[in-house]
Amino acid sequence: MKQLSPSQLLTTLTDHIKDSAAIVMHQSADPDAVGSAAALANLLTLRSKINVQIFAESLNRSAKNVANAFNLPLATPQNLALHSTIILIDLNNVEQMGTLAPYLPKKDVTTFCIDHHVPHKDLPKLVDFSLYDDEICSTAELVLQIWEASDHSPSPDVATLLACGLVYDSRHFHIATNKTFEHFLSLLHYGADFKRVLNLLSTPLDKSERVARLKAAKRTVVYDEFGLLIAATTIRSYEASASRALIGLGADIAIACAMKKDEVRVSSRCNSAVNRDYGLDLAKDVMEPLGELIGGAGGGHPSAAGANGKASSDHALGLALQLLRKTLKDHHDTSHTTPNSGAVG
Ligand SMILES: [Mn+2]
Repeated sequence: MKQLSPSQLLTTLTDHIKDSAAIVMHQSADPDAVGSAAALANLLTLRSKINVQIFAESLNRSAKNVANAFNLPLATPQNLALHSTIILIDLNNVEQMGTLAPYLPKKDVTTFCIDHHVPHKDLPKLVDFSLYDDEICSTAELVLQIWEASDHSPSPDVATLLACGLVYDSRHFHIATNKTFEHFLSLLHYGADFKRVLNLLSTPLDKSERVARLKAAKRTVVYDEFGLLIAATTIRSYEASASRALIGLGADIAIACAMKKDEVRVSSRCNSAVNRDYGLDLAKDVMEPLGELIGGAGGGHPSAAGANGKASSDHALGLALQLLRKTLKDHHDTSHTTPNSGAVG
């Protein structure tokens, strides 16, 4: 795998592309993938009359907004096998391609990768040429650099597409660096429409989900223990959304249980400060053992985890709280924080 600069990538791409190229995004592609893919396709077709097709197993909700607003069609997976130039964008391994992976051509193909994620160990086997920067916030910024290495300027639409990627992946600038702002300023100079970007990236919740969140909040019991506000609730559906909402309302840890037919689904969230300060891993400490206790399975991430199984929602919630308290107590016993206990509402 040869690492290239933006201008080298553009020259190498132009040299390799015969009459077509495929741009491939990750499954549940996000606005960074979609904006980057569309902006790159636009540049490649400007430079030469080639057929560029864009592929993804699926798009997330805000990526769908972006794709619809700019009339960006996705090609059918079978067509992937027809291309001899493949450009992986915002993606660096085969697993992330999902159901597209089997259609990846194996022979007589040149593969490029434009990405900003931590490089996957198998990347050198998969890719011939790459434009890589894992310190940059978004792939869109790499595509901006490719545009700037060409003799064309991005149109206002292309700048808006790239801004969608930059704004989405920088979490609306929450994790932006000085470079992110510099790149964003360039996009504004090219005519990016920030209001349109914000509109495209906002995905309002369905009414049913909002009703579920409000009902969950109404039924919530809040415990003030170990210096933490723990919110627990039962709900009919949208348990993950409900536990996220409870964190938004101010809980440090939230657990929401929902009954689906005869299965209970438990979802939990916590602030990352709780992971750091209390050594809590919701997946390992709470949801994995809970899954076993209720004859199902559990897992997830340290700050977002869930479990399914056979139990009443009250029983599952009780068990989840027991496991949580045990972990917090173990941590407390090995440190010197003063606990405050009791239900507050
Ligand atoms: Mn990205």
